[in-house]
Amino acid sequence: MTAAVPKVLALSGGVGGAKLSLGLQQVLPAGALHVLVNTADDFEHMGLHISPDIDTVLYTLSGRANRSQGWGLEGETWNTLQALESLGGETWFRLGDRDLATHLWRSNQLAQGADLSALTSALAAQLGLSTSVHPMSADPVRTLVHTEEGELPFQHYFVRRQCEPRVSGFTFHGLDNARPNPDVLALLASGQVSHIVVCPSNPYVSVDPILQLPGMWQMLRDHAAPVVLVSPIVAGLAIKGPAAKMMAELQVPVTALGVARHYAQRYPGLVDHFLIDESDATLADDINALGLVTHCCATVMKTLEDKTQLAQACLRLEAL
Ligand code: FO1
Repeated sequence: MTAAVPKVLALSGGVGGAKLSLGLQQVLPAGALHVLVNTADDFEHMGLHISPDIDTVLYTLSGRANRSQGWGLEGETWNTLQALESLGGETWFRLGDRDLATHLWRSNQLAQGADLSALTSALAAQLGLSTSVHPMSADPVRTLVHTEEGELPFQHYFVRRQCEPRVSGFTFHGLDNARPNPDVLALLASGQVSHIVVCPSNPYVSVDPILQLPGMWQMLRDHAAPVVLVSPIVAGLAIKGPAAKMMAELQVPVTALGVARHYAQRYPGLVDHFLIDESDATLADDINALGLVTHCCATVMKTLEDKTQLAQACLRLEAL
């Protein structure tokens, strides 16, 4: 009998998480990677169900993502959006012609009672992926961003208002009653998971919704596999997205130490290893004092080699 191949569970939001997931997929045997994806950015738009982070992960892992923006498809056309504009329809959320097919198909299937998890697996299979991509829950969870302009649904804050309003907090509507994805619970119970990687996604709006699903972070904390967190903040800047701006507005130091404090305070004992960028090496002692074991390496992922090297750095770490 051959031994079961160890599995790796990666927690991911959109663009940053998808990049490290691609590195992990590249270095792991086929079928070993499972990505648990935030769905609190999902929303209903023009009668369609949109799951932006799931699609970003699927498109990235299959090599189809638009390389400059990170979301959507490479070589996309925009005929439908242009026609919609001439009708006076809503065009602030840019849906490309081919991407639209994903939303039409998924929305139609969901309306017929299909499950988001099964639909995501079907899309992954259609894209030829051996990696398993799991929505964090089939139950609807929606991020509301508390801003100086009032509460804004996530995509209205992020895309329509370009993250401009000052942020004071977040609510994850529906989270208390959302059930974590049962396939991921079964994976965790299988004894096959060797590493749990928290990708360099936004701690507040991408990772928190996953970890705050009922029972989720405690289950990850109590698992035998090491939990490895990669900092989304490098030299005081977010590589992509509004994480740094949010931290400043929440009066949290915009550093890897600020990130470490967030996880240590909100999820005590969860993170074993924290990978920070070489440029942040002077923060290591203060982070270690929080109980996270800090490692310095190159965390900025521009090339495929950067992604695979960071993936390998995560997988070299062992349970404490
Ligand atoms: N992000 C934008 O900044 N502008 C857009 O018009 C936009 C459209 C879009 C369409 C489909 C999709 O799957 C993602 C899209 N995104 C867009 C990205 C997305 O809103 C964010 O990257 C995530 O929600 C944050 O992780």
